Amino acid sequence: MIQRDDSIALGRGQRPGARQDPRLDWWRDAKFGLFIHWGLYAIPAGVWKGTPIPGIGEWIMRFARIPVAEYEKLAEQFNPVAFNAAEWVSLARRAGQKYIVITSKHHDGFCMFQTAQTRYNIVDATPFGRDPLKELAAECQKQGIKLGFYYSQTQDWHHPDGHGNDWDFDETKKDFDGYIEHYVKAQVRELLTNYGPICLIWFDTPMIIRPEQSASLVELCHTLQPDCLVCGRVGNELGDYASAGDNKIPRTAVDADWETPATINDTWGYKQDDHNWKSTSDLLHKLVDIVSKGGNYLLNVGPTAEGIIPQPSVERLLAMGEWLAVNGEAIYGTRPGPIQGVEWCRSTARPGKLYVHVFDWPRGGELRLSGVNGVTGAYLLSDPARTPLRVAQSGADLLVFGPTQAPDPIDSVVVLTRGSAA
Ligand code: FHN
Repeated sequence: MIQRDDSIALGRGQRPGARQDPRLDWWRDAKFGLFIHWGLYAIPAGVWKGTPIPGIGEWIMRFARIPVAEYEKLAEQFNPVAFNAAEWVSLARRAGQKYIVITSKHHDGFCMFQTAQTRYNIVDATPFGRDPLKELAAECQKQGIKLGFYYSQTQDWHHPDGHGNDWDFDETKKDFDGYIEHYVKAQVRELLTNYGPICLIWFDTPMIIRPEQSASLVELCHTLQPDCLVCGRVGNELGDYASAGDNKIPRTAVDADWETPATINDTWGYKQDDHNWKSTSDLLHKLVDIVSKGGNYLLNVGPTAEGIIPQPSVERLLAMGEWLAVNGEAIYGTRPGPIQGVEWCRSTARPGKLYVHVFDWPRGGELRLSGVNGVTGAYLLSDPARTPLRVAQSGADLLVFGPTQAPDPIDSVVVLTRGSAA
């Protein structure tokens, strides 16, 4: 059953049944994106003055209450010479991801792009002196991947008028309105003017932003680039699509445009001590689970201060890409299938075809499916010969007779044809 779910705050543009706006068509079909959290926090990587700081790595400035004057010195050391835009984009492509969203400015306020609004940016304040967002934009164009920018609009712990730093600045004396009007808007304008077509702006942690401010950011984005989507975390129930909570997957299918942002270990920004990598099987099951409920999976990597995506992340992404190379038809461009709420499988669908994703292959290979009608045939998606599998009706249930062993240890996809589809 498709319904609303309380783990997703649906905004005005994301009412159940909406799913109409053609600007989101590519995004609805894409399903899988690469999130990249990269900034100065990759240097301390979770450890400040020899003390491990608990929590997500990109929050180290706040968790350790690091004064601006100390934190900003990190910029002098930031020299990620191993950064290679072509490799990052190629990784996303080989992982089967259709879009990349990278932090242009996170809560620490450091700008990972060239901006005229502050010298606290990667081109002007670091020995690196290059604009990685420019390089990524060029590579994304070349390799056919869409590029979006994360931008922390409310929290900025470096800007005296941004929200969230109460250890350097007096919150009661801040000119937050001026910060939004003159700083944030000017930067959003730069991001949507200087980097070619940008598929989306991923605002975050709206907190104190007022409805008219969220609305004016949405309007600014749409004016500068009408096709640029705005993530629902712009605040005040605005934006083009909804965001589930971090790492949150709704219990049931949700009939709205929504996305789950998720970590591959337990942090977004790189932490040297976080080795709690999710398994490939877990990640693929999450992808399939999300897609079967109508959402997108935005899976994060946290590159090091040298500009390297940690090897465990690379391995997992490539393994997901291998599975998708065989089974992508059951993911991209699909919609939630009719089999919902079953522990051992998930379902996705497109006109004429229903994909049964079997996580736990039944002993003997006999699949018993409820709530499926009009099936004309069955085969394994991984079988290039499309050898028909025997199907039979058993009361209201459909029986599909597959091989005795699971064809895929993670997710074996059985295609059920319906109507006239091949
Ligand atoms: O505070 C941020 C966090 O650092 C990270 O960027 C995540 C990604 O969804 N968003 C915020 C918390 O929800």
